[in-house]
Amino acid sequence: MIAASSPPYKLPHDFLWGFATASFQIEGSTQADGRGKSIWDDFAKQPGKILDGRDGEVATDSYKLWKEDLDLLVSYGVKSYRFSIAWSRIIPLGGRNDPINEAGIQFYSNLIDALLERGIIPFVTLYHWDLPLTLYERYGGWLNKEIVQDYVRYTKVCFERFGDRVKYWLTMNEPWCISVLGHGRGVFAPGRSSDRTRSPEGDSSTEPWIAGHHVILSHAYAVKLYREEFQTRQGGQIGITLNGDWAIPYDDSPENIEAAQHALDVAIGWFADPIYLGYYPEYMKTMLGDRLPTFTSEELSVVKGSSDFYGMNTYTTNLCSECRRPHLMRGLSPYIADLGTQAQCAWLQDYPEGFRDLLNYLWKKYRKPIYVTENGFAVKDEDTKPLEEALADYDRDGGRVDIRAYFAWSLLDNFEWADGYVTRFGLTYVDYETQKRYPKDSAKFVCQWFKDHVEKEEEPDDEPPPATT
Ligand code: PNW
Repeated sequence: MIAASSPPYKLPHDFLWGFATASFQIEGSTQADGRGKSIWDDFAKQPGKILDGRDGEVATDSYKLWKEDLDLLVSYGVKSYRFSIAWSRIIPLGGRNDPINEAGIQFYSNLIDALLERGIIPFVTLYHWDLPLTLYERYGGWLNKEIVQDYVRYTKVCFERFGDRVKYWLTMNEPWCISVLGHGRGVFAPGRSSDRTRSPEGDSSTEPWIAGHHVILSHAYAVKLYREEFQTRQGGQIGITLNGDWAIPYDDSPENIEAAQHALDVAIGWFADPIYLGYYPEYMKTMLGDRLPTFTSEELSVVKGSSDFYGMNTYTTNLCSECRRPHLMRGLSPYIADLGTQAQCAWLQDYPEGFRDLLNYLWKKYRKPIYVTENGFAVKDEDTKPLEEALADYDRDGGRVDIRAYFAWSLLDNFEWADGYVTRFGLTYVDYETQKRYPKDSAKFVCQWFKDHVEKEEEPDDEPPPATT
């Protein structure tokens, strides 16, 4: 717990801060060294899916230029780096009986060693959306419970091969995006959408809830495995990271206050309530009836308490009103946010108070140490204002919430999913013609902020320790 003091609050010396990336968004080299195809390889090549019509074949070329990325991290002086492992580099076909690809293991092993040699703590995401394509072709990927065993075997290989050096694991990045954007609206891979969800009779979707359910189970059984076979020996932390944006009612009317709470229940509670509290939110059960899958009591005992910390990704705040809410896919994002500076992408506006309110809400409700694993802003031109505001806001309240990490999204501009290379979240600008990286003022700002706010490690005493007899 961070001791309450007067602002500016000092963060403890072991506070983790740095930048985040994800394999598919930066690596490129999709055919190198035996990598198997992922659902994003395939999706990005379908016409009309990506804003600029480009794919992930090159991205920021980080599979080749990873040492340059490390140089950047060193120049920024970060404590930690969050990156993800591509499942299809480790097990190209993905399944529990499919062969392991040593070349893929070697790549991440080298990266981890090189980080540690530079004094940077690796913070590793096991799944950041690049599902091996074969698993989707075999049985529908996240829509089939088969995935649980395949995912657990993949994570076992990672714990075995990297767990001696990796002490922070994230099982999944943003289940809401996997479920809703991938299996409800179809704007992300594997691009499943149902027109029924747009029908005037209301939302009759089933797939997002099924996919989400299997993501929760896969996460939970991987954590069970880690705790039983690795955690004592390796001494790491494991958890999940959820996206979730703060929600505020449009006005004080009871309907709108309720609308804001429902938005939080669906965006966050859908995953956080089972994982931290042991049940799905009441509102979701009422809204979905038998379309919401149920856990057996044995599964529930594995799901409940299956995260050592709260991994929080947050970007914006949604202004919620019952009347503005479309009658379908209730609670699934269509709120209009008109609260602050508009980012380069439609869903993001700058509202720093929301960051603070969300931190407080999560801490009160789930009582787990919070690791902010993503926070950022997409701008065309250099503009550090939103980040400055979000971090400055911490000064007002930081002492009250147990927050232990902050990763800015992202180390560098990269493949921004359906937005292609148009939307730039990087704190380092990338010239995609030359792949040259240009540090932005915002990166320097973030680094300086943490250098000013994190307590210095105590200098070891010059005195030799007293002799023991
Ligand atoms: C996150 N939304 O995605 C991801 O973890 C990153 O890979 C991504 O680059 C980053 O945020 C910026 O987009 C999100 O529509 C994508 O609410 C979309 C939404 C939220 C998060």
